[in-house]
Amino acid sequence: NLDKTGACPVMHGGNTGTGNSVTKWWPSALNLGILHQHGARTNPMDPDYNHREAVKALNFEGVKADVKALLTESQEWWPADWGHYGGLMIRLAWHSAGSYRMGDGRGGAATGNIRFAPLNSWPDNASLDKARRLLWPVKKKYGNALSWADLIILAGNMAYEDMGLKIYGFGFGREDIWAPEEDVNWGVEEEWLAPSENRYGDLDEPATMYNPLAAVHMGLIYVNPEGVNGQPDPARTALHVRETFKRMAMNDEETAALTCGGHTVGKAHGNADGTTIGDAPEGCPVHSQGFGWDNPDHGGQASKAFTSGIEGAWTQHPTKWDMGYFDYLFDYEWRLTKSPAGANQWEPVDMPEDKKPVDATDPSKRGTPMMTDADMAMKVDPVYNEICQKFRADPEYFADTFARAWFKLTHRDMGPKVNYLGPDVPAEDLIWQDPIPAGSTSYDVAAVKAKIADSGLTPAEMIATAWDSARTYRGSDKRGGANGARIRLAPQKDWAANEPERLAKVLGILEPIAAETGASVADVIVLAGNVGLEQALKAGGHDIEVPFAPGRGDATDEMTDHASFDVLEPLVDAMRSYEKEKYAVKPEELMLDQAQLLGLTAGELTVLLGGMRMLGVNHNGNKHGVFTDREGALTNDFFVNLTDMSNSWHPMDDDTYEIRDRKSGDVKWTATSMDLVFGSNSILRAYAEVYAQDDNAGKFAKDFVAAWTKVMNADRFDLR
Ligand code: HEB
Repeated sequence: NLDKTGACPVMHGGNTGTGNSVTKWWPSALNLGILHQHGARTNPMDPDYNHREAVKALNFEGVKADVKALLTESQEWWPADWGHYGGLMIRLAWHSAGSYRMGDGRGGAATGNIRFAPLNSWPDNASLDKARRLLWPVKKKYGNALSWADLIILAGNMAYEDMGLKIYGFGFGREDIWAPEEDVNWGVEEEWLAPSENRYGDLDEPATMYNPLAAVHMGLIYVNPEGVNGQPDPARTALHVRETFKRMAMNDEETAALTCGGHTVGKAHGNADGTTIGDAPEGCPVHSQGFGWDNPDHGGQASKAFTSGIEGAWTQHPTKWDMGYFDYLFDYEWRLTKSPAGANQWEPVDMPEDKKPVDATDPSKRGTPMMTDADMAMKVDPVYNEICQKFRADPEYFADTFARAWFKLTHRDMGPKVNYLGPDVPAEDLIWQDPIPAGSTSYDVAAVKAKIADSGLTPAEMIATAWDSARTYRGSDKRGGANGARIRLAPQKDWAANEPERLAKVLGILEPIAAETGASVADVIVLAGNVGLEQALKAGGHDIEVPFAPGRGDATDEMTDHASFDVLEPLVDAMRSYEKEKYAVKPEELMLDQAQLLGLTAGELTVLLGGMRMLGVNHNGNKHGVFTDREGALTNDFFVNLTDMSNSWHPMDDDTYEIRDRKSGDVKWTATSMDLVFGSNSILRAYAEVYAQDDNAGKFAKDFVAAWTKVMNADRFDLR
């Protein structure tokens, strides 16, 4: 599904085809398995286990002290460089967080996914298995309440604190998964570190990297440290650093702070023969017990470790937070050389012996420091250079900028601040958290509903607006959703998917109701959807009250980083039969991607789509999939007619289909593949049959309301 020759080179996030997964026989079948991950079947906790509650009871200070202590307790089986594991732990935290990409919000540190393949065995994650084994005694001691996901990031924080940086803050609350994610599309290459050309329209235009990928190679977190495709050229590397960090939501200043601050501590490991290194954890023999990258020459010496193949420290005092990185980078000329393992790296010209760092094992020896091509980019690229000069002149500014960028890097995928727990959560609201003020819960819901019902809005207008406001939610990084009512703000108010004119009209009627009643606009939008839905239910013969939880708040323009919302724009919204344009990926795959990000099961996707087709809420009034003659009533007609053999189905030229009466040939309805896939895909068809059955009309209505409510409340972390 990553097709260079197709239409727009957007493939969105998910492994929406089976080409990358279990069955290879019908590679164009939908991989519905991505909707059914991480449930009770994988999770070993008791069914009533509530991770949030467990975390609240954690001995936070005890954990922090124990992590700090282990940093300097060097173990014979993997001795610490200079007696301090700080560099290693920071790299573990960074590689855990650094797989995040803004395009689809997937990847990142929030789930502990680095314990599993492929991440645990990516070439770029070499030796990080050692870091997790070092942390295991703390995990073992504190148990369920301390997730691996939290522990990994905490270890990075404690390392920085121990080495002298003032940390900006820390939020506990990440919950582990128990099986690797199947939905994250890391690329389609079948070879580690395959040439970068595979994932760009034009490698010289870094912005042409296929979305949502954010690394230059399969198996790497960001850029190749030796240069583009391993060819040193810091100016060229800089362009790729800029693009990859942008895709994880970092600007130039944050990128420079992170790179320079990251390499202020620790070292690179390449003082060995790389060809003798054993398999990564996932591929190594049973007796290795998941301990990968065996190095026959290691012999229990830190200075003989092999990880990237690059060798050396970046500073004279690699276990201290200081300004040494800039001193080396700018006080010396650097020339290209090779590490003992043969990797391309840069070495200083004429550095006096007493300016060099001591050996990681033997303090009586000194080693030559190095810069990677990406470090040289900080000097050679004029924008990064200027930022670095500013940092150098103002160490406090550097430390603060780094600490904030590090906090963002490691918390970006946790969603709103209500999800952070523990004593070190910063009070300050940060724009990338998409802050939302708390809304009122004390207004008269019934009175607001009555006003909405009298407002003259049609059920379709109300349902479409509520849906549009909620559908931006994505569970990957917990952004978007109805809370905040950001649908009234740029850029969302102008998205074609939201039908800006209709939206403006509806908001023009709902906003005054909010103002009169003390309810937030966000609540009134959802309530209006519920009012419309209750009317459609009644028309369909169902008397059901749609559940509602007040308390959403309204965000303002000042609280909104507008550009960062562009990635939430729907390219396809199956529920409203909307496609922004034609993509290289089939619309039903993008539908599946949307459903996965919304957290829907295949059954929920089915009932929602079939129900929505009945409600007159298709985009711009298109009629695809409206298999009924009583539009506006919530009925199961979509499923009844989809499964009825008295119809026949015919492809048209424009990617749509006609549904004809099999006998007369009369055209009854039209459809897109987002409708007909519920009859053609055997799994979706099984769910469609459930809702077509004569005994399930009541279940259909009940399940529709439950799925609707789930989406409306998807971002209500305050309720959990
Ligand atoms: Fe880094 C290390 C590259 C960014 C932090 N790094 C490292 C190495 C390399 C790199 C090659 C070596 C490894 C071994 O061991 O061998 N990086 C890189 C690149 C980039 C980066 C290319 C992009 C630009 N880092 C970064 C960041 C951070 C970091 C952002 C954070 C913040 N690193 C780090 C550390 C280390 C490293 C801490 C050390 C480790 C140890 O010591 O062990």
